Amino acid sequence: MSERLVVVSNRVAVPRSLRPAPGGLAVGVLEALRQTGGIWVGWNGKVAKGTEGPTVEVQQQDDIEYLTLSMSQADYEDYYLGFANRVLWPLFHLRLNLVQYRRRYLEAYRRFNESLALQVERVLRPDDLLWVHDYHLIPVARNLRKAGCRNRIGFFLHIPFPAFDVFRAIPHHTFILRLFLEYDLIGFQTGLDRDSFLDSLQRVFPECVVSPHEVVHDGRRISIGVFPIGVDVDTAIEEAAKGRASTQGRRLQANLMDRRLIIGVDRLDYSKGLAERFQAYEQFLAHFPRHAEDIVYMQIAQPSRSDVPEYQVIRDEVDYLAGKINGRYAAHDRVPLRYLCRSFSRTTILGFLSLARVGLVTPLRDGMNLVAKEFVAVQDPDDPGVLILSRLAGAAEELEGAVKVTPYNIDGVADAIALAVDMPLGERRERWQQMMQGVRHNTIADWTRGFLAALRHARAPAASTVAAGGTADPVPG
Ligand code: ADQ
Repeated sequence: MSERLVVVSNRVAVPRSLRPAPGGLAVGVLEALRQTGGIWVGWNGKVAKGTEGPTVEVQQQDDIEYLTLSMSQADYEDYYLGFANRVLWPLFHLRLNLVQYRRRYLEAYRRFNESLALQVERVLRPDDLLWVHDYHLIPVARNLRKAGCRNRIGFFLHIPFPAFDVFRAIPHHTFILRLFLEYDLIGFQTGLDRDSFLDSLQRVFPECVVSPHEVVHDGRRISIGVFPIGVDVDTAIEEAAKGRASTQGRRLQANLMDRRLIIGVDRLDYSKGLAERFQAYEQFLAHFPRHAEDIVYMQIAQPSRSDVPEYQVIRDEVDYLAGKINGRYAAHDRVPLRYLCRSFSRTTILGFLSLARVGLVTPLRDGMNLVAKEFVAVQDPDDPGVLILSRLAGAAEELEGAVKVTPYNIDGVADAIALAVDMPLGERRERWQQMMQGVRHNTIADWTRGFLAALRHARAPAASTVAAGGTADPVPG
């Protein structure tokens, strides 16, 4: 029987769904599934009403089966909003002050992951390769091993892994760390994330034998790798051209006239540093008033996780700052900041990015940040824009030609904007060529291929470790 791929991720890009067009993860996963055929398992975005149990939906298109589950109200609140997005997300993005730990959140995290693993188990064949994505689903391998699964299972963490001193701040961090040890391959976005993970492992489980490529624990060998996610460069270029030619693209160009466009595109998330970015822009306007006439900054912020209270707070703060900036610096015929709190189609976003002189990507912490790479991919080679990039985004490890900033340094970001808007063409080209080379050499297809090749080479767990139920179940107290 030929090898099949089974992907497990929080959300699934179900065909013909009404959700916005898929981003990087979905493109990579879809391409891999098209090559091997397989199954994509995850949450369908629905929350079951009242006491209704979760429902399972199955859809088939070509060689891919989409197996999705709804979530109970309790799981939505305690697992998704709770443990995933009020504990792990802020913790892994170094925002300890935003962590809201509750014991019931961890219980729900385990519970939902058990039901998801059960669905996987039902469809799994012995030769399937399994690829689990991201912080929502760390326990999947543990649950499958308990059921005797000996398939190769890989895990990719899309977000950063924090330093041990931060990681240990949540109760049961040992439990979480141990769950990773049930995988055969663990992938990270950057070398720094990998090193932080290995350091935590070494401190919590001193018996682990750790090297940059492998961990040996309890007789099991776990491969470790760095797989920076990339973008589909050629498709992005095509889409950007369509976006520029669309009504929205043409209207933006006509309306800019001679003014240069600064652009930001993010989910409305506190990790993206929007409040600090707005403060820096305000400072730029205050220090370089001549630019108020010839610059427009457009920030697109797609509302995200709006049921999490911390996201309502950041939204209020960003709304306030946008009003303050325009109140102070707008004239009767222009606004210096266009703040659009909504999402656009991928085509439109890529078209807009290609029209900008400056891309402002200043997250306070980010696993990779695909917007930075998309911005580079769609620039006009003859007249490219400048990328201002946070040192704390994973993408900064690869994009040497960006103007690097520390996002907390409001003065520094304001100065970087001034440098970027006036940067001479020669320097813009040089910086862009350097970045484009990197973006072209590590596309989304390379990411998928690289991860799956490493997974195929990873050692499958021995029968003895799995039949015994894997390592002892570390039930948190
Ligand atoms: P995200 O935090 O969602 O992803 P990012 O990588 O920047 O962040 O964006 C994902 C995609 O969403 C991009 O393709 C982008 O174009 C699109 N997008 C962002 N804002 C949008 C908007 N307002 N409207 C429409 N589309 C928008 C997580 C991690 C990242 C990591 C990715 C992939 O947090 O660090 O790069 O996964 O691994």
